[in-house]
Amino acid sequence: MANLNSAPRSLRLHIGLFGTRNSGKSSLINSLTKHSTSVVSPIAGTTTDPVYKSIELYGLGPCVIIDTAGFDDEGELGELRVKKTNDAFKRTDVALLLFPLDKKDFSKEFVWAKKIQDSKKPLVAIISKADLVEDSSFLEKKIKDELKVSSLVVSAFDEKTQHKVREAIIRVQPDRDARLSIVDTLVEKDDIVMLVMPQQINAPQGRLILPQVQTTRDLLDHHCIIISVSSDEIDNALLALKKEPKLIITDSQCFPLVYSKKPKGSKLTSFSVLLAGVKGDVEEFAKAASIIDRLTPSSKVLIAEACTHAPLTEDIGRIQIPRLLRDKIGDSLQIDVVSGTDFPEDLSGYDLIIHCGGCMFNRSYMMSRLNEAKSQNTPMTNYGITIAQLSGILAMIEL
Ligand SMILES: Nc1nc2c(ncn2[C@@H]2O[C@H](COP(=O)(O)OP(=O)(O)OP(=O)(O)O)[C@@H](O)[C@H]2O)c(=O)[nH]1
Ligand SMILES: [Mg+2]
Repeated sequence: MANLNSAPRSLRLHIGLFGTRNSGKSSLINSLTKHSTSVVSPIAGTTTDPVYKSIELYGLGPCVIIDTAGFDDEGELGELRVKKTNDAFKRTDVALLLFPLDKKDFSKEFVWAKKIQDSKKPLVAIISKADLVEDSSFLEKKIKDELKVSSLVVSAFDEKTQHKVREAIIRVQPDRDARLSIVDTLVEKDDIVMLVMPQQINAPQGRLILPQVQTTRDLLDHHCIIISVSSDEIDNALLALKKEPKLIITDSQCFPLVYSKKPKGSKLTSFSVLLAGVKGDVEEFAKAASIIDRLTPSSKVLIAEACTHAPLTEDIGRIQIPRLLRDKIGDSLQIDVVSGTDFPEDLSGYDLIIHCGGCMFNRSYMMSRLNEAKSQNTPMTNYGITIAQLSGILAMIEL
């Protein structure tokens, strides 16, 4: 279970291991985590569902290691497992691909290598079970020739393996600061930042929601001065300040109210717009939101939420956005809602996808959805930007 001191999973570097059945994925994970995280056996198909293990790796910080079922699994059940492996791949930031030395035909591995390289995710090619064969240079050369990358030659039973694999991940990992900072381009040290968090709307009792917690932490790391208020205290808070806030970050649900009260010199944005920058492509989302003005009563909209929570009474995805859209376009507008991993493969019937901020998803997963939508020519935006567009203030906020 997640411990209260640990980094949220969505901010951790996701390291996925991919290979055929019996290629040594689970054994390698156990040597990386120095624990029996995954079951290992000589029976092909031991790992079935992906295993997500949160760990701290020296030099990499908080990570999630993902063990997967072999991508060569067969039969009806096998196909379902490969589907889950593909889903794990979408969440992966760095892909480790195994080429085990106890086999001769690596055609499936090379198909996966190409898929990884096409996705632009960093690839670490690993020649596994090195203790079984004296000379692996033929395979090292083939990998170099076909993929233009060097490979690591490791045995799960060698003590140096953890160090070697960790160093390889450090060399290829995406820029950490770019992944983690939410407010980087908007604030400087000593800036006053006001957070507007209407607790009466849908905050879980006794807690703040994840985007608010993550933004607060990031502002503290940037040495900003934070003043947090619920929406009915904005006037009092502004009166109490000697200087106007450099930036106001609000829950998108009170955009119009905050916009009407904000001092001229203060910039305005929302938690979900900020998260869109970290988790997706904010410019792409803003462009897609402009489609809202062109929707007609016969258009079809898909609302996708990451959580599978029970709908709240004033739920933003299920109640508020559909109401705002129908008020503008007409009651016959078709709106479908999906949650969790139920994102349709065929998006072609939709004129617009409106995704939640994705605080429970990592960037790789959100980007894979955005890329899927793009490849089917379906515009995709998110909740916060949709509300800004529907309130007519998208042009006035900081993206
Ligand atoms: N000699 C040798 N055997 C290994 C090595 N790594 C794994 N094995 C053996 O290979 C077999 C399969 O290992 P696993 O780690 O379960 O392989 P897997 O890729 O997770 O397999 P699935 O879960 O079935 O997809 C086991 O019998 C392991 O002991 C290695 O580096 N050297
Ligand atoms: Mg396994």
